[in-house]
Amino acid sequence: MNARVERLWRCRARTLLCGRRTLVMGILNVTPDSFSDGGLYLDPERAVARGVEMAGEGADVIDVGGESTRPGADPVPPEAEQARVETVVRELRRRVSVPISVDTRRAAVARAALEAGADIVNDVSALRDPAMAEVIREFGAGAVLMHMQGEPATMQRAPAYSDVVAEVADFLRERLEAAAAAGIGREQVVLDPGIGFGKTPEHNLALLAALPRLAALGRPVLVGVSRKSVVGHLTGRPVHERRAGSLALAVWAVLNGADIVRVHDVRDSCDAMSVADRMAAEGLRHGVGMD
Ligand code: PMM
Repeated sequence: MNARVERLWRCRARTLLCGRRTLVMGILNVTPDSFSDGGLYLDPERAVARGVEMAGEGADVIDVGGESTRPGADPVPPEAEQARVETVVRELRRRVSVPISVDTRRAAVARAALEAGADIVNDVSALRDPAMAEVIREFGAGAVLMHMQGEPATMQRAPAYSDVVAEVADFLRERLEAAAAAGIGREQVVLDPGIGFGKTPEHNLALLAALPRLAALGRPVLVGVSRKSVVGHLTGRPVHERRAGSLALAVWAVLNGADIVRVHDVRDSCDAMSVADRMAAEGLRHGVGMD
């Protein structure tokens, strides 16, 4: 366990404190084809109801996505993605006070979601759309910048790195600098190694083991392992039987440097994080677990 560093995350009018306790980002996929919850929340009313439920369960952020980025997923037409996200964000904004993020790679979708009341842009392509940085800057939005090798349609075909940890760390450092050059404050940015995005199980495990090296970039680290194939690799379980494995891996990630976890199972994750955070603090109080 490393001593945690407290850092602010500025997201429009809101400021989140990272590093004192783990923040839980609840996943709300308004898609027909996401790998574990595809089709469940395509109906906007059901999506909003699930968002309200997650806020009640203790989610610190609700992450609304309108395009599946699972391996092999086909891209969604921009209008369809925007329509899915916009309605849900607008209605959720009326119903919950927690920050809302939009999981999108498209500047136009990000803009529509921010106009509908979102606070954060979760961009799995880390500003690959040149207009994205401008939208985030203009709104003063929070930004999650994630590493991905290739594109969702093909990224799992043959992911290859000579040193996955160094390459992901270099990429995130460079993206943080690019964001700053585009006028996005460092305090707006959170970094994410992109578990499962163009990575073999061994790549994912190496990155999770090396989280302190990503935390050393000076910004909070977000990790998404919920129900992913890396959990299946470790447990041998299919997608819908990965809850316990996901919780265990998320706990391990926060004890090893993650500040925010992106999860499907909000209630159980909040419980697990309360336990992990308290025990980590006890460890530090008793002088064990320090570097
Ligand atoms: N994983 C998925 C989608 N979006 N965003 C971030 N920042 N990090 C992730 O690990 C991530 C993401 C894929 O999972 P899902 O289909 O369950 O949403």
